[in-house]
Amino acid sequence: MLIKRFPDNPILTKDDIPYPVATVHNAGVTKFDGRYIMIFRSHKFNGRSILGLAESDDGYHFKVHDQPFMVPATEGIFKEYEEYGVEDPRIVMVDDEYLITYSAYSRHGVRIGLAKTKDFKTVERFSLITEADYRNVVIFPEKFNGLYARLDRPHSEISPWAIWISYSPDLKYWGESKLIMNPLTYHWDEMKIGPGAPPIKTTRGWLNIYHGVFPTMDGSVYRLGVALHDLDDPSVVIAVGDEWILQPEEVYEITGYVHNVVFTCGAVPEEDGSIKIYWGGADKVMCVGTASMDDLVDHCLNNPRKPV
Ligand code: BMA
Repeated sequence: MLIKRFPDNPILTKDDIPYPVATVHNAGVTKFDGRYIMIFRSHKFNGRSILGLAESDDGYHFKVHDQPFMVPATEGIFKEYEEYGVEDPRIVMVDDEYLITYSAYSRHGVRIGLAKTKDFKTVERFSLITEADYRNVVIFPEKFNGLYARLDRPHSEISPWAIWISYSPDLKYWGESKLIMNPLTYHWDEMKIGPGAPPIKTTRGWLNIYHGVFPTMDGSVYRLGVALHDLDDPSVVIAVGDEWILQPEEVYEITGYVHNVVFTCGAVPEEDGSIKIYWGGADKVMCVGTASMDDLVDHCLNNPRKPV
């Protein structure tokens, strides 16, 4: 088993949230001032989503703030594009600020918002960094030749839903986009793939923990896989691990708001070479597990498949 589930999963359920919600899932997680900060998604009782905030000393036991962290904007351009909700946040620290990318839903489709914070008390919406239809944007924690880099997942009717890379000088204008990783036909991720946690630096490459979807007669199954990108040129995918690293197996992953889903938006590397991976179970609860970063890199390199 590459990922060891925390025995007391789920670590957060709707009963831990001090305001009315139906779910708590798909959270971005990072470290701030030596503590773990989690920004999680919750469905309200109208089916639309908001983001909440929780903190922890050990990465396993989280205390939830009394008020939501981000709800759909009530003014400016964001108001029009967040009308249906804000979802699936990813957090990454670049230079001295934390960047939060999230899905903004509206009658115009889904696009990605970028917000910034330095203290997780106040948050400033910076820009809508894609048009519709995009989801799953993760920004690398380092720049490449002076440019920010991100993995993203546009929707297309022609090409399978794949992972792309784009670059930006200022986080606002993005370009030099290129498809770098495809789903594989008749494989666990054949229907679509998307970036999961923001990439994590290892000595052998950037670790990209992504999700892959397989269609069945009983609906789609969401699993997690892992790929390795070149340290200097992240558009080069060195290897994609052929087999998944996590699939829905526990009751809280098999049944919930949407059944058979494990979906990650965040992972935290630790100094001892381990990594905490956080995932939403069945779009309803938050879970955590640990893995060795070396094992995940080996998983990519020992039994790889072609990225495209
Ligand atoms: C995707 C997104 C995720 C969700 C997953 C499974 O399309 O909506 O937020 O976790 O489906 O329902």
